[in-house]
Amino acid sequence: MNRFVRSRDSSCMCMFAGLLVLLTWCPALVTAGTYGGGSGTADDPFLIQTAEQFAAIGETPADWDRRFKLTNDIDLSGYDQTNFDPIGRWVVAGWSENQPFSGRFDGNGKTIRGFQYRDMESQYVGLFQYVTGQIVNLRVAGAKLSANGVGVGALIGYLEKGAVSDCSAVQVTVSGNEGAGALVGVVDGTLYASWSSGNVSGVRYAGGLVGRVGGGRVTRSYSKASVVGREAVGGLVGGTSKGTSIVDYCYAVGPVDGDTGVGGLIGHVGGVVAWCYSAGKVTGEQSVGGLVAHQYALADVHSSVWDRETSGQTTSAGGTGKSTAEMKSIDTYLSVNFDFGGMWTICEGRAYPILLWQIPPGDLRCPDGVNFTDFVWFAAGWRHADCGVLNYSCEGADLDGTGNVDVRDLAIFSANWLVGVEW
Ligand SMILES: [Ca+2]
Ligand SMILES: [Ca+2]
Repeated sequence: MNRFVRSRDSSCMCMFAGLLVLLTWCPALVTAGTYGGGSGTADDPFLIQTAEQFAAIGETPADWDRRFKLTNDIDLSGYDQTNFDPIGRWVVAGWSENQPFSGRFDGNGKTIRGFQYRDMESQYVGLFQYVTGQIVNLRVAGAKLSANGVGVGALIGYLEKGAVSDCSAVQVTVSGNEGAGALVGVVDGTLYASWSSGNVSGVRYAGGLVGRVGGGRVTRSYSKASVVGREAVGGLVGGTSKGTSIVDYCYAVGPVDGDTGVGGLIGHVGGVVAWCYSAGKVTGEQSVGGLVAHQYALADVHSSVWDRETSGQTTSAGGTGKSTAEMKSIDTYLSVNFDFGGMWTICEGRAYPILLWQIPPGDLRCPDGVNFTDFVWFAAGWRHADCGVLNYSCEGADLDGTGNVDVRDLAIFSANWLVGVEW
């Protein structure tokens, strides 16, 4: 492990200072120079501009209660298990030297690419190993992780408490043992408005987004990942193990394959599941369900549906089976009180519902995603200067809310061209 070697800014002036000054000031200068600026506070977070600066966080446990903000997309392909220390440290339960990341990491909508990490010995493996703080607005793309202990996810191995929001694991490959998920291995905290795609494989508790949910909550989230496992395998979550867990306002559309306890959304359910649906193909040997495979004694699965046709499953330990046509009709969801005012939207007859937060700027009309249909409506509002509530902000074309439709709106529209389009 190259734990004590890190790059530093060349601005350290220690060479020109006396010995006393060096001893007194250099530690402070080095700490500040490790990152791209900032002081680690809420008002002035440490700025992370490069892969080297990101890697420095894992090497600096003293900063794990501080605030960080990512200012650029970064590429971690120069790092792997030989020279990258995950952020937060967990060795075994109850060990006094376990130390979580308890601060806040703001991904600022940026992407971390190229992370590859293989650790067949540790519990909890991810960019962040052990978290009790907050991670927001961060995308992890193309990561490849292999682990054999409990808990592996591209972003986090173990979210003990605290929250993850507006994060994604995109086209990641996660391979683990117990508790493998594309984004987070084990969740006892809160995960919301997050999503995943790619491939997850595990033995027990393998899920498209999260491997296992203990006492925590997964909400307003979805997964497109394909999942393969042996026991407790689900398109969104492998299993929820406690009565206090909640999974709500969620969906999974990726294929799920396992031996026993295989569900389109969740394999084994111990807590509440509500206002969710699943539509991926589900295959398994025994205890297989379209939405969920098995409910423990305290479980409560309600107001949820699955696609009987695409899943290939006519039964489920919870939820109601529907035809594909029914799954693309708002009536199906209204009948179980899905919230289409504040939570969901649907292109009636064309697609399954999606979460409102998924709609990209410029997606003015159905079908989902920003395509030529939206461009026609955008063009209809072009150069109008009377945008307001009466004309729906010029049919939605006033994307920045300035009251007129000009090149700045076109720039936003162009930047989102084809975002959210299903191929
Ligand atoms: Ca559209
Ligand atoms: Ca405008």
